[in-house]
Amino acid sequence: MGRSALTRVVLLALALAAPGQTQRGPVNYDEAKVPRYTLPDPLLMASGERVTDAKTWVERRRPEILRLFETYVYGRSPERPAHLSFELDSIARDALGGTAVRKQVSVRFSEKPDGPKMDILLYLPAGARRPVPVFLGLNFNGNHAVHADPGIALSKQWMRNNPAQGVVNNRATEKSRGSEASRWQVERILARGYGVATIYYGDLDPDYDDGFQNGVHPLFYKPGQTRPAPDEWGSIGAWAWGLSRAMDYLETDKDIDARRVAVMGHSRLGKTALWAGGQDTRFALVISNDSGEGGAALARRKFGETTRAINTAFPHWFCANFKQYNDREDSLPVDQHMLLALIAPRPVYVASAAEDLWADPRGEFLSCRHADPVYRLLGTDGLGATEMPAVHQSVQTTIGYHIREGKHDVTLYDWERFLDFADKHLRKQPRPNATTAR
Ligand code: GTR
Repeated sequence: MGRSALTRVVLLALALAAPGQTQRGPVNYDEAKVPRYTLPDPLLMASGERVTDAKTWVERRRPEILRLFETYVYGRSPERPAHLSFELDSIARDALGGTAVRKQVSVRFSEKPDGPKMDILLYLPAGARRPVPVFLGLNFNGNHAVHADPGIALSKQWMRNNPAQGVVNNRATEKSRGSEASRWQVERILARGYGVATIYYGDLDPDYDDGFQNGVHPLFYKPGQTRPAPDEWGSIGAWAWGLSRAMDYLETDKDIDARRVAVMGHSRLGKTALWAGGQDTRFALVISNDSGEGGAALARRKFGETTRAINTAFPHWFCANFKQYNDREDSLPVDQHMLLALIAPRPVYVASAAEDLWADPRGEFLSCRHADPVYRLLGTDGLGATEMPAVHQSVQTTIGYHIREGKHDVTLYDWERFLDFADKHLRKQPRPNATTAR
């Protein structure tokens, strides 16, 4: 067998052994190999007109960018459904050793009794004398995983198998209680005067590619429609939509100050938090933790995860139109700094982890930097750093940023900085104009 024939056999064997590896394309971790790129200018209208005042941004450029993200990246999501309903399933005023009030609330999206619903778990500091600000975020493993509290209802939803964390036959077991607790730091958040609201993301759409037959998508199909159109929502869109529906509930809860809700998420749920905050201006503050590709990281850098890699591994996350940009990041009409700009002038915090190169920490920082002109146009102090800060140096201007040591995760260090940021920016946050609340 000639050498090239042998090479072909080896390549074929590799392709069969790890099809995802070859289909996802090359992955670069070398800063010197980042291609030259030109970012779209957030302050330049498609018409070529330059945006020089806040009014033009709010009324024309922001909606234009929002449409681009809807059409080409995450897909368009429906409005609040007519039959949204909330039911308080339980309330305990003596939770967590008397330090917390625990509420569990069911949110139904339609009148169908067997239709999809989501369960909100809420902890509020006990004895609060006035409505409290809240961190809202989706969780990966079920509400019962964010704390070992036995009073939390065990999720009955489909979950990815993880026997070590007590998920077997795609269902949670008692063993999975508290398995995600280190990522939530409930006691710490309560001690600093904030509430926590969380929902299992699989309540909205189970995280596997089933052609959008389960989850909330089918509720909105037109007669004869069997899957979202190329510019309609994928799973990230559905998860973000769920955060807005949670906000609908929070606005009705008198124990909560709905003008001070911070939406937070890690990784795929960090992408989701950014997209929720970008669309829905009721979120007063937005936090992205290690959100990476399709989140805070600039796609054009092609460092770590790429558009091809994410669309290959997770074909259901984005809208179908986004697949056109595999290997063609330079043709995207947006980049992720413009997602941060959609949040302006509301505070946004981006957290990276030094060992999480797959998420491209530098690309996450550069998004903050390139969103800065929009934040400044709108009268804020933008990002108070031009160079990437050293590890554990938190930037706390209206665009906040840190990189901590360690891996892809949410840690106590991350939470303490988010809480500092919320202390600084949420305390007297005026109600944002609900211009595009969905
Ligand atoms: C990875 C994916 C990342 C990130 C991560 C996560 O496999 O490539 O974009 O979303 O999953 O959500 O944990």
